[in-house]
Amino acid sequence: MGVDRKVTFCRICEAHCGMVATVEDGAVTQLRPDREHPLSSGYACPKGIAMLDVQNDPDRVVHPLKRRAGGDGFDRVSWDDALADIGARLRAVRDRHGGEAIGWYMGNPGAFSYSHPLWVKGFLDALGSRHYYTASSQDVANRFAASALLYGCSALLPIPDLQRTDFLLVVGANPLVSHGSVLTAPRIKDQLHAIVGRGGRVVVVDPRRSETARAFEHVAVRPDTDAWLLLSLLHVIFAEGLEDWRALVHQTEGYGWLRDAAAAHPPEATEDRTGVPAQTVRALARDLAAAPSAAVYGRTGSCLGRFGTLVAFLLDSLNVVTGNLDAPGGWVFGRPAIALDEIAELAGLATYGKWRSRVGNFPEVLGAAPASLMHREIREPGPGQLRALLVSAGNPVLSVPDGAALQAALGELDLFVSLDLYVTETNRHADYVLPATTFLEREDLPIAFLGLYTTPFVQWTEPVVEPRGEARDEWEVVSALGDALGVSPLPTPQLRRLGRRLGKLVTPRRLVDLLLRTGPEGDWLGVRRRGLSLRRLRKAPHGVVVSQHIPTGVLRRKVRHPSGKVRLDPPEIRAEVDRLAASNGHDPAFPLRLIGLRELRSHNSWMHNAPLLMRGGRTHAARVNPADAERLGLADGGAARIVSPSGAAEVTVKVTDEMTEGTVALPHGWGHYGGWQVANAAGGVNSNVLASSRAEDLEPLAGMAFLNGIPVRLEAVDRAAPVEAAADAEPAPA
Ligand SMILES: Nc1nc2c(c(=O)[nH]1)N[C@H]1C(S)=C(S)[C@@H](COP(=O)(O)OP(=O)(O)OC[C@H]3O[C@@H](n4cnc5c(=O)[nH]c(N)nc54)[C@H](O)[C@@H]3O)O[C@H]1N2
Ligand SMILES: Nc1nc2c(c(=O)[nH]1)N[C@H]1C(S)=C(S)[C@@H](COP(=O)(O)OP(=O)(O)OC[C@H]3O[C@@H](n4cnc5c(=O)[nH]c(N)nc54)[C@H](O)[C@@H]3O)O[C@H]1N2
Ligand code: SF4
Ligand SMILES: [Mo]
Repeated sequence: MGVDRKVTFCRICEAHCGMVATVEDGAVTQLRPDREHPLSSGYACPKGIAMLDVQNDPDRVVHPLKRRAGGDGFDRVSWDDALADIGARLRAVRDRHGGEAIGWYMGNPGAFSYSHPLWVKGFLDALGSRHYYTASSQDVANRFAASALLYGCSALLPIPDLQRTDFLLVVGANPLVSHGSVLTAPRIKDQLHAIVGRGGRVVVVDPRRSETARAFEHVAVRPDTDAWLLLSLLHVIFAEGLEDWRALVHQTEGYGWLRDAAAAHPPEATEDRTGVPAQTVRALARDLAAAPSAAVYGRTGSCLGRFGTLVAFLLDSLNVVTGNLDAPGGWVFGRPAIALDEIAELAGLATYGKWRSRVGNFPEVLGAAPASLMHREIREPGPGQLRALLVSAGNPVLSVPDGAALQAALGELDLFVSLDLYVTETNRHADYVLPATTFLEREDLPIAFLGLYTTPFVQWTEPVVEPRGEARDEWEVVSALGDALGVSPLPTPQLRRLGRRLGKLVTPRRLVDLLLRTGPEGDWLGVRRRGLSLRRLRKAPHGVVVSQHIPTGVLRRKVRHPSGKVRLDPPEIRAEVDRLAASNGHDPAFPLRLIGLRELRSHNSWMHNAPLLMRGGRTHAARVNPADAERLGLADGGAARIVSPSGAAEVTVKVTDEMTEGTVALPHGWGHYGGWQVANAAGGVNSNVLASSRAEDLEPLAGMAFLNGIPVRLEAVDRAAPVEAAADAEPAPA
């Protein structure tokens, strides 16, 4: 068979770096960065290279597994037997409880496949089920909700114009480690340095002196107080007459309310809460307003507090008020070759609050409900109770608040099926674990990210290798389940109707080709000779730069409110400002605040089995400020117990002055006890036992989990006994 080099791209994180895979005798033997990729030009991070370890992992699930009757462990079964049994059991659930009793949780890697999410959502919609859960309610649903309120479209996601901006204000993101999120910008570190290089500034608001904060300017803030800080920035801008009047008049409605709301929060009144001195806030507001162009960007640090939708709304408001919305170097709308926001709108999928969750009464966001409430949806009887769950590309027992409650509830389902690469903490008791392909084994086009590229770009890849063992693409499994239930899983109602007639003719590949060809850069089915099509992309394996810059002046086309203007006074947000003003800070029993932390060589919960990333005896540790450590008698490398109102966990302490006093950081995605041996041996704890799954603790407008700023206390522990639980034992519920 010989040696082959295949051009592809990484789909672990949103940067989508170009990669070249060496394939020998049908197996990938090396991954290296693609020097000819127009954007990543020879860069890949350690995770991208280490995907080789996942691809070839001896612990990977490569055959369908069925849980052994009455006990632990799995037996290998054939796909035919697995699908026949799953189909029959799904039919039984539907006959008894209706299609609405069947649900799906799709985790983060699902978003990196162009076919997987479309087919899953179509399947549930065809069944009439609302039990659609994703990682978004732990990640970004607040951003979608804010877009619905501001722009009238939950699928519309503005991004910073990195290439041209003079001032980037980063609120709660660490792009030097995360490589950028809700924006796709390979080599983002270079892009940020380029801002400073051309005389601009990058200012990072973060409770931790993160890798990004250290490289640029740092404003230390207390966790979960960004709403106060942003209101004070707006206060200064309005009070000092620094707002862009033309922008407010032409682009917005309701700014009077925003100005009045900000008036109540001068920086002198919020500095005690935020920890940011009033003088710093005033200077920052003036500089932001005075910059020739500026973009205010927030990510998970701004999403996972108690006021995430309000914070996202205020971030965008700052962009509008300073005249930077839809302006070069500002806060802009990308130029996707397939305009998913417009298609979702047309297909009726760009929803927000169209219905509310059965448990907790939360508004749906893009068709999904809060994953934190899955355990209650399983356990609480009544019409619409969740009886059968499929989980694909997700590990919610580690990633969602209160994993212990979820794990217990999963055991009560009539049917629990997982599609994954591994036996994980979540699926170790599933009825079936079905082997999924890795991204190296499937064709793809980054359809969900095309509008987020800061340089408009599109790339297609064929599979690099055949699937290992019997692994299958998720969409094919969904299709088979659709057949078993007599429903079409095609992504929109229109297509589903067609699907009945066209049957198997509608494949993801044909669909994406059609969308590309009829899209803004398309060949319009032959009318435009240089336009895009799959054929054309296949001839450009390193991808195609669609335009050098993001075009601006598109706001009218993007905004869906009847007025065509950005709405700055939605009633939902007004209520949130009132709730903020009434919120109390301090429970003396929990004086510290817990936040998360992402590490360069971890990726959520799923790359801790890659030996390349775990070299050097990496361990899981909570970062604690020296003053806190001293006061509490904690030693570097020693043990401590973190106690929150929801749970407790014993951790190793790392004392570091990168933490602001009063804040503790603990990475999520550790504490393994699945089928991954290297990961299990690495120890650590599930940080989300400390998070609350109570409906009262979720953010009301988007059902977001409260994961950053959790009130905690730290207690010193005398480490006589080993901290790490035995490798494959399940930790006792906290
Ligand atoms: N190496 C690596 N890269 C990743 C991932 C990974 O696990 N590892 N995960 C990927 C995923 S799924 C995502 S969503 C993205 C996330 O991308 P980012 O959001 O850029 O990544 P984080 O490192 O979580 O950055 C959040 C920052 O917010 C800070 N923060 C915490 N609480 C607060 C707060 O209340 N206010 C403010 N202002 N800041 C706060 C944290 O200290 C942290 O520095 O990263 C992606 N990339
Ligand atoms: N405390 C705290 N909790 C958090 C966060 C935080 O910052 N703090 N961040 C949240 C965020 S932003 C996110 S995105 C979530 C992530 O939460 P999840 O998406 O629930 O979990 P992951 O750890 O990403 O697990 C992904 C699973 O998919 C599998 N997998 C990988 N690739 C594929 C594939 O191509 N196909 C299939 N079928 N399976 C695949 C992996 O083996 C793994 O089991 O965690 C959230 N949880
Ligand atoms: S930064 Fe790393 S993980 Fe992200 S796409 Fe690039 S190589 Fe993959
Ligand atoms: Mo995420």
